[in-house]
Amino acid sequence: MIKFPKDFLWGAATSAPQTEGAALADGKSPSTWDKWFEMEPELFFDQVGPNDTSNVYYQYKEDVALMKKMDMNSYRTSIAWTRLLPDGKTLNPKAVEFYRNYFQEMLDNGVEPIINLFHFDMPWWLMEKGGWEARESVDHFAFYAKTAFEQFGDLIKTWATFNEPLVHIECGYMGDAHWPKVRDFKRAIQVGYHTMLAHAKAVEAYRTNPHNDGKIGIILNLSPVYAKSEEPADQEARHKADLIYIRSFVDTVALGYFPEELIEMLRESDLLPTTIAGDRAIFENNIVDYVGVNYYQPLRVQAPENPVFPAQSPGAWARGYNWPEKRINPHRGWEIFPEGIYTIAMRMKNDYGNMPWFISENGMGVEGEEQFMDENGIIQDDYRIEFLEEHLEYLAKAIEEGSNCFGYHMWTFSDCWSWLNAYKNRYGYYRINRDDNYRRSDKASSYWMKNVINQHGFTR
Ligand code: BGP
Repeated sequence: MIKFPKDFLWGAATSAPQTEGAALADGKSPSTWDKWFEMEPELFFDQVGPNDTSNVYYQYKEDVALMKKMDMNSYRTSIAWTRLLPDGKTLNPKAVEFYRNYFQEMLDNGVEPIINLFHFDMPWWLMEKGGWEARESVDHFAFYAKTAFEQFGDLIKTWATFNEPLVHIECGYMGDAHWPKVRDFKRAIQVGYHTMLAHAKAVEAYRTNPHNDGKIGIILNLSPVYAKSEEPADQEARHKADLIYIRSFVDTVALGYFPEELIEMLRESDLLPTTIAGDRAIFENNIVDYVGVNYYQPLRVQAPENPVFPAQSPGAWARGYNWPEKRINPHRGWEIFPEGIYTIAMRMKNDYGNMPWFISENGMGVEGEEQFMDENGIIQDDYRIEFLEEHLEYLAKAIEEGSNCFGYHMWTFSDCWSWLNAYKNRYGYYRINRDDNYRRSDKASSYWMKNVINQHGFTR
């Protein structure tokens, strides 16, 4: 039997912009996603935008009833900054009412709400001032965080500041999957710096109010880095990629500052961000209580070909490598490598003082799941059950070896809107039937997981 601790957190994760809908209802102001969809709807799969997600703003009770049906004890979503403080300053009473009702509904049904503050949804009014490139965003975010703690701190005991800061940096400033879709490494570094500072300031805001008696952390997407070979050049590439993609985030939040070696690399390429005296102490004094780890796939690297400095992208230090033994999820194109969860788990134990952490996302997106619906209307998602079994087995092994992991949240609960991919890839334990008033229906994985939760493990 593959065993998990009795008090383990079992649940699922999602976010406000991917589920709530009601994008401009009851006083909410637009985020970059709302505006971007208005400007270029053709970029979004099937032209489904953020106003038309899973209707959770109106149907949250149905989801909570299903959480209870599965015996989940926890659930992560986020607050929409643009709903709580539409202009950044004025509290929206309708938002307070909605979130209090939603969180209370979970609590009444034995589900602990774990609440994140930022899930890629930058307010449009702030983006117009420069978004995370502008230093003022840091203080606006700290004010928003403080407001959220004051309004919901009695209900919420586990907070996260950001979800996957790497993603809005990479996709928005070194790619075109997030607004403002520019490609500029130096600007990306500045965005990253301000994001991490905003995170530390939110932790500070939490700790300076004695009424706040819960814990606060951050959700990071961590892809363990594997090198093509044992050759020194490939190993060096692995080390550098690890500095950029893992340590620049985990060291900063868990140890209190960016790794010196990373700072040196950036200095040599004239990429250092603008900072202010005193920033360093903010990082040092505000390390997290826990880290949420989103694990989807590893990063495989080799030495760069003809590196050019100053660096125009992280490719100057390491380039991708196509591992021939790769198992791929054909729908999303991501590698499936369950062992990676173990690598990351042991890293949290060995390099970060056995920091408490949990799997805050892990899951499998599949296109065309309706083809697996049986005569009772249940999606027979055996592939997802197998994915869960494989990953949980490695997670259990790491826990047995002393990694301080306190939970597992699958991405996601009921199918949600995936940014530019909208409803192309479905990830949930429950299907959302969007053409039938957003009706929720079962997938076999929800029954499988309910058993795991009740037995604190499973047999393979
Ligand atoms: C993570 C995000 C989620 C979610 C998930 C699945 O990076 O935190 O918001 O979307 O990935 O990815 P995708 O929706 O791109 O398939």
